[in-house]
Amino acid sequence: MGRCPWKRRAGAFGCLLSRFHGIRYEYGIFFHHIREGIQVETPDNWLRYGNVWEIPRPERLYPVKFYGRVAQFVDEHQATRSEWIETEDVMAMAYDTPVPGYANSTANTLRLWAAKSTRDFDLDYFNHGDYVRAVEDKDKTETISKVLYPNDNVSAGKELRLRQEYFFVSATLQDILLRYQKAHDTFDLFPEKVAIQLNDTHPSLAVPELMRLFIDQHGLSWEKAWGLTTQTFAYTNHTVLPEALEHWPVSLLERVVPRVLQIIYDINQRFLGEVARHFPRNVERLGRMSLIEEGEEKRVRMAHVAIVGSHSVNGVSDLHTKILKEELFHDFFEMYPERFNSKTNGITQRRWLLLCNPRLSRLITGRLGEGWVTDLEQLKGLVPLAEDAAFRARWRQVKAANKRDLAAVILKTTGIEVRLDSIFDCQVKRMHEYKRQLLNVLHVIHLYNSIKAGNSIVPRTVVFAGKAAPGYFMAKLVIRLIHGVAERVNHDPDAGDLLKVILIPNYGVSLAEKIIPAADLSEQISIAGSEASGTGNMKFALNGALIIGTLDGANVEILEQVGEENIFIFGMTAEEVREGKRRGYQPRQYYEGVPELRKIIDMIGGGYFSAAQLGLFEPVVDSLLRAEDPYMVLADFASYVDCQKRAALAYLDPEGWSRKSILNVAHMGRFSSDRTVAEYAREIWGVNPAPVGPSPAPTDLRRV
Ligand code: O9T
Repeated sequence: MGRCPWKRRAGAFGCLLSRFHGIRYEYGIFFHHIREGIQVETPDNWLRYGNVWEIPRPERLYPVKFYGRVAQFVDEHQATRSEWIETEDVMAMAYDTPVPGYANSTANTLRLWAAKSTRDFDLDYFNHGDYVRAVEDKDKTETISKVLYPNDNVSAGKELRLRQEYFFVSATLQDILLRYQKAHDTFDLFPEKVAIQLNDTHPSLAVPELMRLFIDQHGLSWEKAWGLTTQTFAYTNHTVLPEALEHWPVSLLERVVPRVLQIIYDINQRFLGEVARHFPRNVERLGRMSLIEEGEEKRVRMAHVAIVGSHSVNGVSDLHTKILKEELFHDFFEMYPERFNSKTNGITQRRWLLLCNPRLSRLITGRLGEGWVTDLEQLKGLVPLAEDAAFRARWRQVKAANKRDLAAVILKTTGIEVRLDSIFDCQVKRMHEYKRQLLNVLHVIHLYNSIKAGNSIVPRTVVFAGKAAPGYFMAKLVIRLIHGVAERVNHDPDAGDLLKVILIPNYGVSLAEKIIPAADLSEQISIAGSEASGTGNMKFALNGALIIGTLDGANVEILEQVGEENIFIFGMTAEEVREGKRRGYQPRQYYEGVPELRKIIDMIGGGYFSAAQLGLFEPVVDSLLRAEDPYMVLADFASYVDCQKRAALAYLDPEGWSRKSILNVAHMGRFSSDRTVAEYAREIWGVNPAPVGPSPAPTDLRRV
């Protein structure tokens, strides 16, 4: 979609104030340690020593209602109105963190909400009530912002999680409305002045909540409120994995946020009327598109709420958007084709090259100047340098120095020494079955068996890092398997220094900043059709690693940019995956038909990598051999091994490899988040760039 005719574009000197909202969790994502191959989680109490960057805003304080019931009354105009009463309120207090732009004299705001008990403000309670009970209650309400749910790509479905989502959404909307009202007497200009981008469905209760605030608090009609709401919201989908789709039970919403549920029902009634007019006599379609999923337990489909309440729905890569249109949201695409659009994710070159890879940054800036820092397309200037032998030698020196640094980190965290001339083959990302760390492990065992059979291999250091959600059994078992394989391989004199398997603990952004600049090969091997975009793929390529990957997510667009001779692509396409599942996947065919594969699986199942507990990895083998394996690991094995061989051969030619590496970096311009944000701004929010001044020089600062 190129235009939003309903939005008046800001003038040449218009200004986009962007604000990110979230929850000020006391405990963010857990720390992760490996004890004898087992992941152990500990809490990250990040505020323990204070936080100098945040500014508390005790005056930005809003009540958020929970529980209670809805009463109806007739107002002075004889209209029936609703009132949500007998609620247990929680206060949301703002903490602001300024987010400075890069040398552009602009700072945006990250506003995070902390839950505070209303008891602090209710002296009566302390004077007349039970003091200890009062303090207990205070604790209970303040648990809302205590801890981040550690799952990734899965819906926890817990009452506390629902309370977090509603708390966040209600506080944010009250804040936005108050700010708007300071400058305007009516809400007529609301969608022109405010654009709200729903980052996944986690904040999708914002749709009924904004309706509630407009109607119950500000007295707007349904029709007026609905027009403003749908012109304000836009929704970004981030995954098609069924595990991740949010479906809140109606009974839970009824108890926790009864007025919000009523509004969802009202939206649904009108929406289904519209569907029936659009597609007459199609009861099945009504059932499929309804915001309410019928069944033993009725549930609200939060993605449907987000789509119906928004004027824009986007995926985060072109392939992902195609899957939204053709599969997951096909019914909605038929009804609202103009809403669907693609916004390929990007990454910031300020962190993922300039900051994390100073050596490569200096080399590039030395040849191209520093324009790439704010205009990544300028990296195209590296294309001719790929043919310059002296430049390629400098390029290799930078990678070698970065590999030395990472080798020191590996030695310190794991005690293992690695060969600097080996392929640094890295898979660093959350542990997930769909990301198929298991496929990588099968290949490692294949290389090991090859060595044991007397063959030589191109020396390799296979690096794994990533957290498993604490309750995700299979992901944690894969960590144990990687550790088990590492123990065998790393201590086998036959393998010597040809093959090392490294599992680095406590993966997070800080560790990624050390691994990515040192990588030769980047593993992006999710089953096609499962990874919405991926951004690790972009980070590695921007630092000169070559990708070995499937035609999934943004890998497809990276291939388009860098050309097929500069990336290692293997495996089924998303269409082939769909067709393969339709026909019926038969993993045993591969097990029985490929002796090499059978041997690997039998080693895993038979305890070769778990001497102390022979049956430990039986569930891994079961997951690979069951016909329902949604990740079809065995189907891609042969193609993957073949592709790895091509990669290893290519690595034996340093000049050719350097040329590919340089050309990868040269063609990463499209994957700057600057391009992504500009597309959201122009195509969804209807705003144009405004000129910004340079940052004030230090002398200017002294004057203010
Ligand atoms: C968890 C998770 C889980 C999780 C993610 C998941 C696909 C599985 C299962 C658990 C506990 C997933 O499964 O029992 O925390 O965080 C996500 C996506 C499969 C495709």
